[in-house]
Amino acid sequence: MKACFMGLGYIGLPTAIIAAKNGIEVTGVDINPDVVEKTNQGHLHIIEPGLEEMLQEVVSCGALKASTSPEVSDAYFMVVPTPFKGNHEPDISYVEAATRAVLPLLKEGDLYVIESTSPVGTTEKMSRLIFELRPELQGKLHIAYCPERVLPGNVIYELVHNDRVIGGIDETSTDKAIEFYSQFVQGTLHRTNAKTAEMCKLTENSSRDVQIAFANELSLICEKAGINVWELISLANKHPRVNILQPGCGVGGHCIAVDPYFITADFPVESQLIAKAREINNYKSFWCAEKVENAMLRFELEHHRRPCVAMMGLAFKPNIDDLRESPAKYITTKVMQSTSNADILVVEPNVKEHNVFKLTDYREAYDRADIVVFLTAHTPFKTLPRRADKVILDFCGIYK
Ligand code: SAJ
Repeated sequence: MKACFMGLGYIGLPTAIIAAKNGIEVTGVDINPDVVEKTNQGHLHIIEPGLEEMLQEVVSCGALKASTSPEVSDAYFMVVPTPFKGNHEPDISYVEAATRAVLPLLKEGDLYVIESTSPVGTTEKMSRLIFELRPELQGKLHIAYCPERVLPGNVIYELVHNDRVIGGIDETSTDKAIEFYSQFVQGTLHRTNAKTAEMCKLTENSSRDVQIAFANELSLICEKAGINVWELISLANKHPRVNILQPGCGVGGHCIAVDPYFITADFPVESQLIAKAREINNYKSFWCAEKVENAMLRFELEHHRRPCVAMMGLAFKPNIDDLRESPAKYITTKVMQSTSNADILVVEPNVKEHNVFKLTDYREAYDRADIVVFLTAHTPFKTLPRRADKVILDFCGIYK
């Protein structure tokens, strides 16, 4: 069995590696030649615990080979980004480009699967494109949508053990896709149609976004009411049917902060709650930035000098190096822009250097700062003693 994975990012690369480990002959395709070269040398271009060893194994035995162009295979997987445009409209141009790249290679009996998070109807749209350009293949291809749901940092385990939802454009497509994934997925493979599978992915991340918005809204209410939100949530969660998530400095990453827009763009009238949750989570970052700016002004008024401020964490969530759509990065940038010439120390222990921010060691920043702003709950920050001589703004519950 030969498979071709279009896109060697945070999902495509680990999936290609696991497939190769399970006896499938894999070509991993990426438009970035550096990614291809690194992968072929057995080096990861992403951070994922335990994955580099597996990559080296599959590369050295020839089970996985990376390339900038696809090769004739039995199955093709579109695992490319689906960002959104300025107006929050989903951009499926990468899925379309990847589809066009494999189009000339498709033959009777092949499997074509989209894994990329996509607006409802994308699989049908891509099938129409395929059959328009290769009409002789009508009814002879198996086409399905199968979203991933792994958590960065725990990808190897979750790729194998999570249940998956698989929706074909017809029953035999679903059968074929299930047959493929059952080679390495131990979780249950749930069958449905393509549209439902697409909506299921968007629903999962929107549901989490709405739940986090609830926690963030509580944090705003508690701040006004003089209540410790962390204690409140922990007490409310003692109820057997209540499970509130944690507030933070906003919602980041390339999934939860993005996917709900794929629903609101297509169903603007119906998706009131989903749209409001996005607004609340975005507002929370703005609110945090204002809190920092106000604390700086207060400090200056009281001490007649400008404070030194440590912005602790740039990543979008704890213990990762991923800064995409990061609220911490947004807040740091906003504070730096609105308080030019202020002494601001930027900390991100999981990144060696950054082309915009000069990074400072977290212990040094904590020692030097008058105001310490915890943005991302990285584990090392939790070892820092709470010092009474510092103004501490703990937006992510370091000291909860
Ligand atoms: N966050 C909070 N409070 C919480 C939990 C998370 O503020 O209680 C914030 C995080 O700090 C982060 C953001 O939410 O900024 C998203 O983090 P996350 O850990 O909830 O999720 P992701 O984006 O890393 O991964 C999500 C997962 N989806 C769900 O949990 C429904 C993952 O399973 C998906 O595979 C992934 O999106 C994806 O690729 O779609």
